[in-house]
Amino acid sequence: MTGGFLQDPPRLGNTYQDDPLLADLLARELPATVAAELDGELRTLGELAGGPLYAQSLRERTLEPVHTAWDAWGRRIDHIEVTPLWREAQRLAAVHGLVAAGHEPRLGADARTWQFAAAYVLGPSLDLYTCPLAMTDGAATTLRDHDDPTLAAYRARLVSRDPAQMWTSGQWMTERTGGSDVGGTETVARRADDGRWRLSGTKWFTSATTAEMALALARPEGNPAGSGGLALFLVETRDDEGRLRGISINRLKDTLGTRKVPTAELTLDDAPALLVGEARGGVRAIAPMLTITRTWNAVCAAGLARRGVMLARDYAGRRRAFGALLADKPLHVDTLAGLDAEVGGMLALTMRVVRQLGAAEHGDGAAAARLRWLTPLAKLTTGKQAVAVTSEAIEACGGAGYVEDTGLPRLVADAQVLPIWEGTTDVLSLDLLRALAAPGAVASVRAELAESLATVTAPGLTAAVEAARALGERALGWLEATAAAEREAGARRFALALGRALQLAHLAALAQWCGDHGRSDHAAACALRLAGHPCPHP
Ligand code: MFK
Repeated sequence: MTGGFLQDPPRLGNTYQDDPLLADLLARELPATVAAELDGELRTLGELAGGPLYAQSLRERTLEPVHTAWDAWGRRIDHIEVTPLWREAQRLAAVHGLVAAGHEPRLGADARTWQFAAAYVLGPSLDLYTCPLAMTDGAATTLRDHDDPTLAAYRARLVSRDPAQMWTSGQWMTERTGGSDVGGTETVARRADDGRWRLSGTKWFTSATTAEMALALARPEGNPAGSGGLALFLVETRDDEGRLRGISINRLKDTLGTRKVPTAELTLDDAPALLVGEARGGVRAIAPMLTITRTWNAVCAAGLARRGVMLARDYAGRRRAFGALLADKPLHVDTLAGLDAEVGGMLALTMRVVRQLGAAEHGDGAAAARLRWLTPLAKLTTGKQAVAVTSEAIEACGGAGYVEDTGLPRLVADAQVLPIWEGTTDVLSLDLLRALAAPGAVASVRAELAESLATVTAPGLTAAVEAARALGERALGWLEATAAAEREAGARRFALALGRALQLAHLAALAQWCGDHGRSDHAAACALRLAGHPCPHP
């Protein structure tokens, strides 16, 4: 018989209702009728996320996708069986429009806010099903720009709300020769006499390989080396009888985290494909997909970090040590406040990107120009923060946080992919520099900071305003004082400092609005906390 002392596991409530910062942001950004309608939807999703889905994900902790290459009779089948929660996630994603909502005209420029608020609330309980959703959304956005009825029919599948109709899409870029450096792609596209294209080569990382289609880069025969010689293709993965079309799955990757995502190495052997756009300029053609998947990455980073803080905070209300609850220990409370502030900054910056995306897609040219540098900035900043915050969150649960069957270590293992997927921190820091080299781009960064800070007048927020201004000016001052050819080594430090400055500025503006409108003081607490710790590495 053991002693009577048992540890109480951390629990989740309604993950939307327990997140006042999101509600404050949405109340500020959306028309009242849209905010009220979305509030109802998010309550439903928050209940699902904190209740049955979280319980299912803990129950299924050890289940993983299984690849069966051959059937008992020697036929190559390459079947991938995903986990039950992934199957449920597919249904929920369709029904709740996690892709579709962002593309529906009904909400105009608010559509993306609706979609990504839903993804932020539900995503952390979907066992990384957000990965295929991100790529699906990216593909739907890329195909939208092409006036072609065949491509439009594929796109209709991607944005369907009917689980029986909705398809997901992969994004096949990465090869052994070219990970970040996509120009090294070796996959060849050959055009047969009948005009049809076929792809041959090896794709070294394909995430969510159960997708019904993929957008892939390949080099049409005779095209020059380098990224300019690549073209974009649509591959429908299986035929009417479910057989892969010129594709074989070599193996699933044995990854650190994202264990529920069937990430595979593929061989393409004359796989039939449709050309998307022209037979060159594939990187430029796939850029809309990168913008969308990088936005999803930031949303999921904020969601996963919030999940970690929610669990750590709940645990602090249950765990007694040294004669008191952790929640009554000033040092622990201070640690949690620091994590809360990081997530606040992540959410404020990410939702800014989401708002600009919605505006850009509805004709706002200035928003489109800002998005070009805001997207890599938000992606790289939040990716780093997600790892740091989830690491601290599991530490806040002590040894339990390090024990696999509490489900807590998965947070940090999954978060670790976020600075890597869709462009590493260094690659995106360089992308940011390229984006800021465009005429007017640095001025638009200054305007972004100044416009947010100009709204902040409350004396209690002065420290946040001053910290944002000083950090922003220091970063931009470095950029302007450094010759373009000399900037590379400082690119990451510049990017993280600028990301922090913008997080502070957007939090301060939100805090001001909340103060003026009788909302929570959550944004103010986050802004002041970050102002006291302006170091971009949390
Ligand atoms: C939780 C959910 C998260 C999402 C999950 C998704 C899972 C999927 C996992 C993956 O597939 S991860 C693999 C993702 N791979 C990458 O993100 C590649 C990272 N590397 C880069 O981003 C490089 O910067 C890049 C490949 C784009 C560099 O290629 P290039 O050809 O050397 O770039 P270049 O010459 O700068 O750009 C070519 C054209 O594309 C230019 O246009 P022009 O031809 O008109 O001059 C660029 O302006 C344009 N371009 C490049 N990046 C762009 C862009 N346009 C808009 N936005 C961008 N970000």
